Amino acid sequence: MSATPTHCPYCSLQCGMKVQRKGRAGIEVAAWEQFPVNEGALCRKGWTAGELRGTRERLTTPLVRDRATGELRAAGWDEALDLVAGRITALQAEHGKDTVAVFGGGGLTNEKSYQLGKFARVALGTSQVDYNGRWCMSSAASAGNQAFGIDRGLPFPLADVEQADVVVLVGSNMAETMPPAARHLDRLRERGGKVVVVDPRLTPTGERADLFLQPVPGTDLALALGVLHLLDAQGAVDEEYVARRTTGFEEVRRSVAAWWPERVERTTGIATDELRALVDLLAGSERVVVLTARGAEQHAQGTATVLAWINVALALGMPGKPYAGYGCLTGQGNGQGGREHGQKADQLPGYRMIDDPAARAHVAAVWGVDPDSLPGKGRSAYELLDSLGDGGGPRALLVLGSNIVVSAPNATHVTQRLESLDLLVVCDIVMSETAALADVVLPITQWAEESGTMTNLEGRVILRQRAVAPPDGVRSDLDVIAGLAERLGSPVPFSTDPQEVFAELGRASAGGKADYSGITWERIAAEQGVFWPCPAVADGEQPHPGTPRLFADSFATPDGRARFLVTEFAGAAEQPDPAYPLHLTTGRVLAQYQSGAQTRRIRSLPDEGAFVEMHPMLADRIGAHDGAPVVVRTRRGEMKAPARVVPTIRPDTVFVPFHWVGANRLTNDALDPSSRMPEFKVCAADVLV
Ligand SMILES: Nc1nc2c(c(=O)[nH]1)N[C@H]1C(S)=C(S)[C@@H](COP(=O)(O)OP(=O)(O)OC[C@H]3O[C@@H](n4cnc5c(=O)[nH]c(N)nc54)[C@H](O)[C@@H]3O)O[C@H]1N2
Ligand SMILES: Nc1nc2c(c(=O)[nH]1)N[C@H]1C(S)=C(S)[C@@H](COP(=O)(O)OP(=O)(O)OC[C@H]3O[C@@H](n4cnc5c(=O)[nH]c(N)nc54)[C@H](O)[C@@H]3O)O[C@H]1N2
Ligand code: SF4
Ligand SMILES: [Mo]
Repeated sequence: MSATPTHCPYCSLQCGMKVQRKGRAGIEVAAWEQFPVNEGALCRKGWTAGELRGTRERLTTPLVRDRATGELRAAGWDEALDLVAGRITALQAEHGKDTVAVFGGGGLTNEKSYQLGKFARVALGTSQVDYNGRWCMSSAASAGNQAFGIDRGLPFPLADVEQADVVVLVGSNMAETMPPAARHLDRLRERGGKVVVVDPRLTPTGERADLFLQPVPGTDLALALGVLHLLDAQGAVDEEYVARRTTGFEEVRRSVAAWWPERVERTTGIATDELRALVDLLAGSERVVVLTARGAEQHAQGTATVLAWINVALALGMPGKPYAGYGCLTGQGNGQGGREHGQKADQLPGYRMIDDPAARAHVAAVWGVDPDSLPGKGRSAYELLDSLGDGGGPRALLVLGSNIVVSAPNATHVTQRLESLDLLVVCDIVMSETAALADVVLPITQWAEESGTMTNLEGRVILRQRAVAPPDGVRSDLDVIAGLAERLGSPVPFSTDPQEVFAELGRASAGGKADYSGITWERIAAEQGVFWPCPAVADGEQPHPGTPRLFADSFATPDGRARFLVTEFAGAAEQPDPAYPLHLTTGRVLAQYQSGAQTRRIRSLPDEGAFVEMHPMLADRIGAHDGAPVVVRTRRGEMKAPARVVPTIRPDTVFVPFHWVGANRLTNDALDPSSRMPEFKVCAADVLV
């Protein structure tokens, strides 16, 4: 039996892998050396991804909550779908269309994301749809749209990084969050290039750095302002590029004038000589790449922070230059595609805006409905969850591809909102913490059992190929959407064939920013991925080659110029005080993925449980010991976990991974004004023994 080339189910690197059946129910993962992004390498999550197949915890039958006992019991598919459709119809008749909400995920394929957005607007007629990508890279997306007129995480292939002179990683722990990508840093250094890492913790990524800066969490914006101030003072601004390719620099130049190094040091904790070392490195380099990830972005000022780093890249004349520029390291498997096809509250497919009449007309024509029938903009992810049930908003929620109970900020509050719903329906492959609260749970096919496309962090559209048959009783999200649409009396049918959905998605995206209309599955397979935008061409013309690199000649703004935008530093929404004297930050460990719903069930991955990382000085002061339990408290809740005492974290900061229930009982739900991204990366906390 031959192995099928496909991609890892987890992160946005979407490593290529070969998959085949092993024994009766197992899946074997092998290297796919020819796929350029990872060249056969996988992290341990990738190598063990097949194990979720065999696990007894895999859902294989629909479950409905029995009103008499309050327990979930097995049900047939027709019974479960009839029940969901019937309750939705009754709730909408009583409370209006917007009483039903949909919550999607950045791990869903492009076809699922597209169908979900269409299902919400056409079959449910609700404006209330958003997804977990809002918690992931939405601040970078917002900044990219404002500065460049387009949001594609990386505007160049990841391997370009190797050819740069300096790479600055702001809030990325690439060596643990996308390990095969860290080879690019190693190769860059072998060529004599330099790596700069900015992180309150010295991570395995920081250990690869030539220059490591350790700021107070939530101060990256001030650092960027200080960098630009010094670049300007040293005459290192590329005036010719700024004049030719950008607008708005003079205002920005004035706005950073007061960010002298001593002020930056007081705000960020980064010593003036370290700041100067960074500026010297940047000023003396031909090709600089600035990359941000969640450490810089998951803040109430996340968008402003990214804009400020884009300003640095623009002032140096980098975006659009070969092997240089700014990029965001998108996180989830389809974090890029998931934000293009319309599962976001304000969007329609092709990265079009739902309040744009021309966009509505185009998409409605593809869908075969009246543009006026399409609802308007809905609530953003956290605002939606906060409004559920007792919050006065929707009374029913359908969840596809997110484990909200573990991953939402201020999770105790959000869980109460979920519990106050009249109807919670969760589609998942396992009994996640969120599925356990549901009235109806629907068992879904997983990666190796289905086909579809994903778009990786480079904007490369790739093919997820079915390698094995799903277990009996399990259906694809596309089947669930189509089954519900039909029962709800949708004016148009929903296809369950992913290739057919992809073709429709291409038509819907045609002419939009994220244009997929020239991409076919055959091309993806033959070319090892196709980069969007890739518009269709007239019969007989050469096919569009796709766009690995953006911005060479112009930016996607109306005047073709990138925009410098003024940003003011305000600091974290919650500052330490005598009751909560420490900074709490959260993030990831190598062996677990996200809410852990999948990876905590894989036996060969270590499931060590949450821990509280702290500096020995802090441990001494409060009497904590490595491995012994401590309690972390914030204004929203508390959790208990063993201390992990390490010298690599700032003494004023503690870190808790969010893969286990607990971290998000602590986190702050302050939102960025433009992206609506919650401040996962910093709040005020206390630690007690
Ligand atoms: N192993 C693993 N890999 C993953 C995932 C996973 O769950 N597990 N998830 C995937 C997804 S969806 C995502 S979004 C990516 C995330 O990828 P990353 O952004 O690399 O991961 P995080 O651990 O969330 O945060 C990165 C770093 O930010 C630092 N940090 C915290 N606060 C601040 C701050 O204020 N400023 C700065 N500069 N740094 C700060 C943290 O110490 C951490 O080391 O990973 C993807 N890959
Ligand atoms: N404190 C703190 N919280 C965070 C973060 C942080 O850094 N700190 N990071 C945030 C970020 S960046 C992210 S991306 C979110 C992620 O957090 P979540 O949204 O919870 O992401 P996952 O754990 O990947 O949840 C995906 C769920 O969908 C299921 N699933 C997988 N594939 C499919 C499919 O094809 N269909 C269906 N229906 N289900 C599927 C999985 O089994 C799992 O239960 O967490 C956010 N929360
Ligand atoms: S780096 Fe990401 S895509 Fe690659 S094997 Fe690991 S989890 Fe999978
Ligand atoms: Mo993410």
